[in-house]
Amino acid sequence: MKTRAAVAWKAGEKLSIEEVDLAGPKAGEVLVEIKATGVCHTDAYTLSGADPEGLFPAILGHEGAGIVREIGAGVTSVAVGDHVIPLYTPECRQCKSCLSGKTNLCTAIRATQGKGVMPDGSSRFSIGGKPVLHYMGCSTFANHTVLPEIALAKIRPDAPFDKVCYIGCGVTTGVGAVINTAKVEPGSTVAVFGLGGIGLNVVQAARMVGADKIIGIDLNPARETMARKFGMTDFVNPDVVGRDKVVQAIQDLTDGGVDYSFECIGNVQVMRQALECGHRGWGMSVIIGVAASGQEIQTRPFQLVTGRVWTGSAFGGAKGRRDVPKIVDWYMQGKIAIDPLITHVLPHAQVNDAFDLMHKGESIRTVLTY
Ligand code: NAD
Ligand code: AHE
Ligand code: ZN
Repeated sequence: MKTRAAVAWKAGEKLSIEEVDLAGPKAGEVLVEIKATGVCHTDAYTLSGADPEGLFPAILGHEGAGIVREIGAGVTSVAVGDHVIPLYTPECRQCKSCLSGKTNLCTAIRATQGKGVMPDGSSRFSIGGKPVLHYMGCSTFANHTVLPEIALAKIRPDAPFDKVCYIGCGVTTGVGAVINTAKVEPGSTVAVFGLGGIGLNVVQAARMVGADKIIGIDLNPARETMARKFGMTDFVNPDVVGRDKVVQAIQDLTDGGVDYSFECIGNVQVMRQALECGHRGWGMSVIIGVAASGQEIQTRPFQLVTGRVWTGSAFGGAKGRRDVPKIVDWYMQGKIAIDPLITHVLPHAQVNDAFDLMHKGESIRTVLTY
């Protein structure tokens, strides 16, 4: 079939809307009509050329929601007409990682996913007979896409696509990092570095689990108002307190350091601050931000000897087929908020404007609709 997609031809260039050929689903695969997609900072990161797995030409986008239109042979877990959210972290329930009970990082299709192809080693997308690559196994910047069945969460049919698409990455990543990865307890003190599409979800989850003090850190002063609405109790702007005084400012607010911190930027200098603002003896710092190829984190080992813990979280530690439908329910029940974070809704054809809004710090999330 033919579909329309925003194609990333080269790193650093604007996307261009093209008519693309899409081959039907093979065994175990599903063709999905994407109805809406968020634009995450990770799409911008890959487009910038900093991602070692960034391959071109490709169809980016990994935060979508849509409807199953066709299923390949042997598909049993979804049917035509089901509403679904694509999962860049699939859940095969059979690999060593899925069976371990210790991680959400399913390995069933990770190798081919990183090469921009389906599990059989080929792409379903092409233009003029030349393959165009998939991205993070999702390619939600295409109106129609093909995914393995293990990479789809079936969701309730009354959930609005233009809101719950955000659960395909940002919401689950932020909320899951608090609940699944850090397991923040009621009464905790929390620092959230970066109050964007991910960080604000960390803030709302920290409030949801009953954290007492939630300190937000961002260079963009415009982030303060929204973050306070989501539960932030204190705001630190590194340009106001001094970029080298952020750790001290957080220690002063918390009698020596926070119980939990989350880095939601992808900046290795900030990752160090996030670790070092943790309380001596137990402060846990969770890295969520994705840093470019070649970047490395540093700290004095003494920070770890004295009990601080450095860890990380991908897709909020969520097992997508199990947890994503639950998070959709939480949204529908009003337990978590999504609507205020979607600051812009644009037609798919304006995808480049979504990146501009992100880079200018004007949007929290832009959702593209088809
Ligand atoms: P975003 O652009 O919406 O938000 C980033 C925020 O950080 C902005 O508010 C910005 O003002 C702030 N910021 C930038 N530099 C700063 C600094 N030096 N100090 C303080 N604040 C600073 O991005 P996002 O969509 O929220 O994504 C955040 C990061 O999380 C990105 O690196 C993205 O790739 C990553 N990410 C990781 C996962 C995962 O599973 N681990 C999932 C989604 C996104
Ligand atoms: N190709 C990138 C990997 C970036 C990365 O860490 N991605 C996160 C999801 S970001 C979503 O917005 C992730 O899930 N990582 C686990 C995995 O298996 O990729 C790079 O920098 O190499
Ligand atoms: Zn993302």
